[in-house]
Amino acid sequence: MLERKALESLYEKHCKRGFTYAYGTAGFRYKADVLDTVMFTTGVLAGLRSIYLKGQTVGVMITASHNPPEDNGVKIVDPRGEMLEQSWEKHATDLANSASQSFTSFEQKLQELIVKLQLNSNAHGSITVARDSRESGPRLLTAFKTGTLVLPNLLVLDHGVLTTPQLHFLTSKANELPKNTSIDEKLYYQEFLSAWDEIAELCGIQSLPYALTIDAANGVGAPKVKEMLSQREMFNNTFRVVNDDWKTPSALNHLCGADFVKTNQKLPQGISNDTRAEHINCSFDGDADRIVFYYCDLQGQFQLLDGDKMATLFAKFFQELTQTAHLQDELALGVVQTAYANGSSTRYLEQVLGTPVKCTPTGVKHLHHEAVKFDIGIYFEANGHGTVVFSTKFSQLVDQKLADASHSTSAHKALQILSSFSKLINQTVGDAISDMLGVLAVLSILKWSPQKWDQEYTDLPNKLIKVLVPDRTVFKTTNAERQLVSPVGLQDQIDALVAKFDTARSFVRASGTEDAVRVYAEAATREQADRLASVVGELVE
Ligand code: 16G
Ligand code: ZN
Repeated sequence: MLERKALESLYEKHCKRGFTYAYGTAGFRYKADVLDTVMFTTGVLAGLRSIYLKGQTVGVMITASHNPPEDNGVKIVDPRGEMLEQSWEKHATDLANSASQSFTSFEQKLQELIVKLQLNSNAHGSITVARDSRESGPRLLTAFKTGTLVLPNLLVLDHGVLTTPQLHFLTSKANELPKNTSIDEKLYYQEFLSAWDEIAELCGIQSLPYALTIDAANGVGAPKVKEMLSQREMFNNTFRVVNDDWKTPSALNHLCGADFVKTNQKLPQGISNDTRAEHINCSFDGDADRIVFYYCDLQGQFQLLDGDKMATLFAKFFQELTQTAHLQDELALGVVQTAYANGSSTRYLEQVLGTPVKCTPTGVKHLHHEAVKFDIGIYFEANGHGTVVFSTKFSQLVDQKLADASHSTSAHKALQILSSFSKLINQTVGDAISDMLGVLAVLSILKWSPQKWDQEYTDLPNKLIKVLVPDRTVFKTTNAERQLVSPVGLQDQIDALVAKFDTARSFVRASGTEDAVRVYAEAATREQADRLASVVGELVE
């Protein structure tokens, strides 16, 4: 490691004192002007993580997703493209807070970590980094890169501006492919487009089934999805990207994007009421790791097709394919949701499809962890964050059956489709672009309109509100955030209120990304859902 003077001079370049950081649900996320210190320490920590993992490449993404333009954030990605191992979140927080105190405490904490984790700070490490389109990105990247200089033998590959899922994907590729392969976003486009080509060929898809409008939240998804779709003739003239002004930082997520559409349950700016049946819209969030779909019905009413609708679509589709392939008894298929999943979607999955459903706390890492226990694990948060993961047993069985020619033509085709879908879906993390292609492929194969997709079940009216409280940390939950254990007695009061409404449910949890408490309510009618949210909100205040 560097000698003290040099270390101190790097530290002094970027670190300010006084702020307290915490590695939350999606890494560190704050107003951009307080992030320099934590960017610097994340440079150091990502280096330590790579050294700890014997030089494997670790990813770093600088983004604040759907947050407003003045925010930013950073998260660390483990070598297979998954979220940072949980025990290291504490190291990341501790190192950031030590730097926020003084140089001496930073130096001590760093030494302590090196000893505790038995690291050779001069060993080789490798980091791959990208950022979204935010104005503060380049400045924070510089602070991050300065942090990586603390460890002398780190190789840093800067990918510039990427979507979050592209960074996850390239991190996993950096560890999978031979050392001298050039790792860039072309690999991403090739991988997913060739899977799309396979499915299109197998299922005779020649063009998109209907016109598609993509709201890219004025973020990095805009140039990336254009770059990708323009590589295939069949997409030409059937898609358009609106809110694609990713070069104007103040426009990011403003009146558009997946979070705006889901929260307000209305069209984003730039998309008008188009009642033509043969039209579908979707919105990405600012870093293109979530997506929601929607359409306008014949009355011009906005209709949302959110994460729950995607989970149920994939569940039905994969269930039918595994049955046709005679694999339903060998492959465990399941869906993972959070407390936010609409009650109707859970009932549809359990009672109509007969699919096992698991519920976990909010945050992709929790859902992902549970989903990998299935052979086909489908996980989506209602907000559109999710993907499908396929087990090793799945790949082995499908390959083995494909090699064995004794089954029927329809079973063979189902096996081929299953295999191609496992390549079309970005299994490392929820990915707006890959999920979009997955959904479009399913709809094309089933020949379903957005209306038909929507009719599988009807959402219960629901309402999500945000309540500002003096101290959100007193709100502690159990049972996958569905019940409060603290403040004591509050859950009983909520239950008593819920009992007064029809088919109702309500829960309260502290946000992991904002200083607020969230109240969710659903009930048989719109009035009841709104009323329930408001009375529970008053209880919490
Ligand atoms: C983070 C999570 C997202 C979750 C949201 C909840 C990841 C990558 N992102 O953005 O999945 O829905 O937090 O926010 O896990 P909240 O705790 O403020 O409600
Ligand atoms: Zn995001």
